[in-house]
This record gives sequence, structure tokens and C-alpha cells, in this order.
Amino acid sequence: MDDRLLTIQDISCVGQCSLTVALPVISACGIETAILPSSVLSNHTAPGFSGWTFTDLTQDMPAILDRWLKEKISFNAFYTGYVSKAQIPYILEIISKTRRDGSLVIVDPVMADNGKMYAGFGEDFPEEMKKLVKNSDVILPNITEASFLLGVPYKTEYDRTYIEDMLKGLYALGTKNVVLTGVSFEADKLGIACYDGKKIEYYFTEKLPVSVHGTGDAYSSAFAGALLRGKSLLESASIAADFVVESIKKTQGDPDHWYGVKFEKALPYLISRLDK
Ligand code: PXL
Repeated sequence: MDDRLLTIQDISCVGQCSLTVALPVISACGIETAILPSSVLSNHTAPGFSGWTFTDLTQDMPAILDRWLKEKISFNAFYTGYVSKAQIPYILEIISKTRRDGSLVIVDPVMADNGKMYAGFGEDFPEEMKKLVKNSDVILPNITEASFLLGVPYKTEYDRTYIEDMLKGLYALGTKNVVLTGVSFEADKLGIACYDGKKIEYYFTEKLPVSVHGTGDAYSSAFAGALLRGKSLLESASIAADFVVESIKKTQGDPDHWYGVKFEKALPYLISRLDK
């Protein structure tokens, strides 16, 4: 049976994040991508837009699962992103009832960045997210999300001990692999740290002097695509980091494109890396 991945996250109609990134990126990797929209927003909630519409789709989840079970639909990979607290029990049920043997569960615990929770996420969200983390094969938090999951202070200046304690703390939540994003020990380098319970590995790229919204979703989507294409954890994490750098380079210098990354222009690069 061919791979079939299910990604569960919101549709932000405009703004280049979540499903409007995951669907094209993972499909471009050659992987069949099914979607379960968690909510529909007119645009994302990050700074820049003055407001947004929000339609919660939790109530559709049981009926959709019911249909899928009647149709005998199954998945060998799951990738979850921006979801609400109330959706986590449904997501766990969907995974347990539609998973094929040996399926892969990738959890991006989307909730926060730059030391702050995103609009609409309560302080009790990390506790619920830990249930999804516990049932995952890989988690992809940024440092802010890791600090909320672990209840440790968020720092912008840190050393290896801070990062490596985080990796070990996250692993202890029950996941099998941790990929911590946004790690930087030198001003001009940005990267990731991976931990599989045995060894810690790092990968760094050049640090571009901009911060663009939606790079986390581009990262996790490319990571999921690469992992399903058979790349190792570190290779997938590295390819995804290079893809994000390429996407940011394609976006730089266009002030009209302040809301997200032009990842489309970097898809040929991503595909060429996967074919190597
Ligand atoms: O990229 C994370 C994300 C996803 N979805 C919505 C968001 C954000 C971050 O702000 O607002 C709706």
C-alpha cells in the first residue's frame, strides 16, 4: 500500500501557514496528503493583520471519523499542527482508529513563538498537548513551545546545557524523537537539535537577518515529507532547515509579502534534495 499521510491543522485562507503550506509541500514531496481542517480562519492571527474570522470545526471530527471507518480509510502517517485543546482527544481517537501498523505520528505542538502564546491559546493548553506528545514518534517544537511544555523559563541567551536539558525533558514526555527548532549558539547561525534518546545531533544554517511568519509550518511540512521519503531523522531535519532558508531568500526584498514565506519558489530545491 502506498503512503498516505493525514495532516490535521487549520486552514488560514490567506497568510501562508498551516494547511495552505502543508498540503502543497508534502504533495510536492510525492506523498499522498489527506487533510482534516481543525478550523477555518480568514487569515492567520500573527501580528500584521488587524483581526480574523474563526470557525471551529471540532464538531465535524467524530462524523468524519465515522465515515472514514465505514470506508475503511487508513493512514500510515499523521502530522498535527495548529489544533485546539478540545480537539486533542478526538485527534488521539482518529489516530488510534485509522493508523496502519508501524505508522508514524509527527506532532508539531503549535502554540507559541518568541516567548509568547499565540492568540486564543490558554495556559492549560500545554498540559493537553502533552497527551499528543506522549503518543508521538517525533515532535517539532520551537524553543518557546518547549519551554511551555516543560514549564521552564524561555531564554533568548542560553548555552548547550539549556538546549540539551530541554531535549531530554521533552523526550521524557514520551515521544521517541525530538527535533528542537530555532537553536542558535552563534549570532550568524541558526539550526536544530535532534535527540532520539541516545545521541544529540545539531544542524546549522546561515541565520538570515529577518523573521518571517509561517516558517515553522514550512519546516514541519518539509520534515514530514522528507521522513516519509525515507530520509533519516537528522537528514530530514537538515533538508527542512535548508528548504526554509531557501524560502526566506525567495521572500526577501518584497515588502508586499510580509505575512509569510514564498515557499512555492523553493519547492524545486526541496524536490531536488529528496531525489539525491
Ligand atoms: O504558523 C502557526 C499558526 C498556524 N495557524 C494560525 C496561526 C499561526 C501562528 O500565528 O495564527 C491560525
